[in-house]
Amino acid sequence: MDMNSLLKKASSMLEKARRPLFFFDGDPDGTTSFVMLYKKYGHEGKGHIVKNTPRVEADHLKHVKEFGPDLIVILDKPLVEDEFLEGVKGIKVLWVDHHPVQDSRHTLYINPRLFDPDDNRPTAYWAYLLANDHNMLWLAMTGITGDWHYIPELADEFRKKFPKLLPKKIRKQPDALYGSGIGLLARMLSFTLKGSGKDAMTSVKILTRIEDPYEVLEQTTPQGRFLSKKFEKINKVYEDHLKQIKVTRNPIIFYKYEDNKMPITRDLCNELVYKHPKKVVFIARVTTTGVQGSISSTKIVLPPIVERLVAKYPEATGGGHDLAVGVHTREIDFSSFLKEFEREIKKELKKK
Ligand SMILES: [Mn+2]
Repeated sequence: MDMNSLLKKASSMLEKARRPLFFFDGDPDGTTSFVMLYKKYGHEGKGHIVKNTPRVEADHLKHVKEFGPDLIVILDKPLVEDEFLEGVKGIKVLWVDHHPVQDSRHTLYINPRLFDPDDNRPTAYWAYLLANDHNMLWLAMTGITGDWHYIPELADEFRKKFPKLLPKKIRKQPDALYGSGIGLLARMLSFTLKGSGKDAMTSVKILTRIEDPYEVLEQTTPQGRFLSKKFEKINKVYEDHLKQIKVTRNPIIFYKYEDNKMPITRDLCNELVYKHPKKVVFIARVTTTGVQGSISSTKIVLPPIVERLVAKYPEATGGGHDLAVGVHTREIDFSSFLKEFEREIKKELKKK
């Protein structure tokens, strides 16, 4: 089946559903995908945000039992446990994603990589096509921009509608994320989705009642004001950290802070490496269970280095994408881990 036929089939599944139950990723891509489909098809349906795990798990079956859906929709989750799929046999499952292709038995699986391994346009793009409603373009653009993608034809269409939110000179990522109104909206949404699942669901519910990006950006409605306020609170903490981070001649920008609640190391890392593309950025957060770190670079491939290092320390884990990884170590091991990491990076730089 080609993509168009898959989308057609999925639309008709969504149209027929009376009680769809959505499981969606807790980032802007997964969340806007949910909001678009919920607005269009889901009024008697329900959404469940899946945070802090890449998987829809057997544990999520309790939500299925509780709600009794006639369709399950999985959005932007890279993995679904077999046990979950076994447990929902008899209920139709639609799974829309753009991460590496999985065995998707028992589901209608929509993933652009099925047709082109290099096509990883975000879930929000496919959800937008499924919703088929131009009034939701701003939601799609928020999700896509938040997921570090730029889809020229969609961006051009958006620019016509909201010229102030995407200036003409911005033609790629991550300029869009850090230099435009729609990028700001994506970052705002990302921050309002932090915290507990319950807290994040409050933001999601409010987002389903917003019709226009200016409601949030210029706080023109109570709903918009709520999200904007929630963002400001987290953003203040974020900006305070940003101000304290020193950029020196060292090829590594390193910053460590103590905090148990707010995971913003990835956000800090992304912004710093965008502003200082020649540096490797390492942001570490000390928690009661160890040190959680995010590392970014624009040219050094990080997983081989990080995997070699974590193998040397008990309980250490790490991995991710070529240019962006996460690591976790025990607190007592961290300073030695960092020293070794610096040494490895300097060695790599010498080779270049
Ligand atoms: Mn995504």
